[in-house]
Amino acid sequence: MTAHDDDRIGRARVTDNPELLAYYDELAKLDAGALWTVANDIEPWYPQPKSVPMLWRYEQLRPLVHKALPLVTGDEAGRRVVMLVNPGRTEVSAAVGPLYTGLQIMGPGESMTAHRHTAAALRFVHEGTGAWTIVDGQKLKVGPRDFAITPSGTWHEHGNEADDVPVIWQDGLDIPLVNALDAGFYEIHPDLHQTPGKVINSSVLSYGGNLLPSGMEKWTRPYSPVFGYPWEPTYQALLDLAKAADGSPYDGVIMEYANPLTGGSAMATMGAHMQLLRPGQATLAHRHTGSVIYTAAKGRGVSVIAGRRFEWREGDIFCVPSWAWHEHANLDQSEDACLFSFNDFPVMRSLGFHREEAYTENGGHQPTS
Ligand code: 1HN
Repeated sequence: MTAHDDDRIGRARVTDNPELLAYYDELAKLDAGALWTVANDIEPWYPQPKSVPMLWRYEQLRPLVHKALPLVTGDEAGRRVVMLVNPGRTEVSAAVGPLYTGLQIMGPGESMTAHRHTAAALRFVHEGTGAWTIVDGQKLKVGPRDFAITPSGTWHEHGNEADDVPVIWQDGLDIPLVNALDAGFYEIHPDLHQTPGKVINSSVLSYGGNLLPSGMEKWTRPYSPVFGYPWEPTYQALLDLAKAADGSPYDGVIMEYANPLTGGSAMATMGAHMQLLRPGQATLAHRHTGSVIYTAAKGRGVSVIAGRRFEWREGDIFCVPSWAWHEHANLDQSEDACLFSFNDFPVMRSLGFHREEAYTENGGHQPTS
């Protein structure tokens, strides 16, 4: 990229003069403009995200999330959520690129009404034992470190059936993407609530042990038939993969929450992973198109993102903007560390925008300031 320079042949390099400025004014009056005044900005040599690398500390956010509990009811607020806002993307409420995230708190015994929208959603549970969600009539119970999906257009409502402790879970949505495309619809359930099927966790129960259910109605929807991915089997899968393979030089032992019918991402616009970093493991740096929001699920470590160090521990949330160099390390020498993450990779791949590059200088690690 250093070989490139804005004033070389083939790039816009027109110098302002009074005649040109007058001409631009004339164009502006007709709601028109001269492309060469913006060409280099709207067609950069490589992605220039407005999003900046960020880390939100759970320890700092948690008391403020709790503070919202008596301030607004879930129903008044619709959902009681503290959202994480990237300083470069405040106008679209994005945490990074086209992705939104927030921490939702539900008090003991509380429940929310049902709605549906174009934006797809996912949940990653931080704390609390009583969380449930009903997605398209299926009731699912989720606990700490469980992952669940609310695909685009599905009715959903949730609550906390514990009688003692609140639930805090993290929502991830593709709202900024849907809004950038002007494609968003939103509806309240006509009865305010769904009538769930009798069997709890039915989708999880239907797809166990690497087997697919036979003799049932064919699943034809563009998202995973499995709505919940509990932590225990996820962690076991990582421990098992760690025995069988070295993993990725950039991500350690990493697995995707897959649609078991396609092997692809669980939803059409957002993918999600859980990765394990072995004790003391430091990955190599790489970069790719696509934005990622990480949540430290277990242990403690450090990620270097665009040359900046971000130390994390359980519950912390950080982001990697598109095309930013990043690498991760487990700072504990005896315990493994796990990172949950979600991304917009399915969009990048389906549009043919996926690109990836290894960091080759300096032994594969970024210098940090
Ligand atoms: C939503 O529907 C939920 O259902 C949470 O819990 C956060 C943020 C923006 C738009 C819809 C939920 C949301 C949301």
